[in-house]
Amino acid sequence: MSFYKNHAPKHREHTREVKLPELEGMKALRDEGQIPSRQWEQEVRRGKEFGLECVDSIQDKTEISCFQRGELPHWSGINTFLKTPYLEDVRKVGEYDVAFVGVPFDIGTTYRAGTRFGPQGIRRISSLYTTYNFEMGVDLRESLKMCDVGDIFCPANITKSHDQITKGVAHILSQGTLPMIMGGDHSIGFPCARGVAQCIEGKVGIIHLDRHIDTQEKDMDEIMHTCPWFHATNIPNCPPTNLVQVGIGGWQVPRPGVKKGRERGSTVLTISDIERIGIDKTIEIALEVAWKGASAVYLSFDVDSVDAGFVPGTGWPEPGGFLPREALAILKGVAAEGIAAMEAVEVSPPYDISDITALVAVRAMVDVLASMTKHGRIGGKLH
Ligand SMILES: [Mn+2]
Repeated sequence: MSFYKNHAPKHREHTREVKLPELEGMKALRDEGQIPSRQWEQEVRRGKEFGLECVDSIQDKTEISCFQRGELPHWSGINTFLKTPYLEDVRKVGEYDVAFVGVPFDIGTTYRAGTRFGPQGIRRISSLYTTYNFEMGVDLRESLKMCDVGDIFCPANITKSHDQITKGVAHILSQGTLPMIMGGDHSIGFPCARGVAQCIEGKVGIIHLDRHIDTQEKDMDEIMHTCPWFHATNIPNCPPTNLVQVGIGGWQVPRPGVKKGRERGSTVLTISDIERIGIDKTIEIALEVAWKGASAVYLSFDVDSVDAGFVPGTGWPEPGGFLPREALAILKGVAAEGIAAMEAVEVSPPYDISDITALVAVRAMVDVLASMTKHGRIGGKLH
């Protein structure tokens, strides 16, 4: 008791002025009150209709059906991305604002494989999430009409699979729907960008977060995951001067790719650059380069851009990358201006631990969607 009397009251007098309402957390508490719950209520109603009423011994029957149908419980149910409806008839994709699409492909890997299971891993851990983001004050379910179109059929041949991927991505985007692509190794960056470029009149810029430069022409005579941006920037409306590569560095940047970057005039920022200039300036540079004279931007997020300690389940782990929150801040910043499509690549579940790498990919995707929603870049198809 004497310790308390002697120290505590004198130690800290509660007289300093603090402005609590200005805190992001306090603003988020207020803003949540403005978000509707209409879609959630509809989902619960549909769940009870299709999944039958729950039994009498359950007292609070508001959200529980007999057969699980909606978001709850998070551990249960069929794993589409965020448990959005599976769209079997992909001809109807234009009815949606967003289509999640898997690209189970790993024969472009040059060390560890396993990214053919990336879409499965990403979908599985996406069930952990609600559709609401606290800080941004966005509930995706209430703002966007979303579906999961399943996977693109990727046979064990790089060229044929790349052709399939281009057709699939172009189909989604040509219907006015945002493709959110779950890789897959990074070789898919080329066919994905090609699909986007086919749908855009004018130039397409590319914002690429990675530890690796991925700009060499061939690797062991094939277009591997070290090569996507050489080939993407050969597309006439996808010039290398609109390619900005963020987070590149370390011991896994093949010199043939560096040579191409130098010759072609693409822009590279290292982690040290970003530490020195800060996140906001990084976002500004990325937007400036990618959007220069362009009509659209393609966003490529390689999970290995994040420090290897956070992403063990990836093909070429490299220490010294982003903290997850730095990568997310950059992704949200560039998404605020709008994107034509996004890929999250290089998740390799066989090497993952506790789904942590797949979770980073999920988070990147939903943060991008929330940022686009918040800034009025997407939405309008819910009714
Ligand atoms: Mn990489």
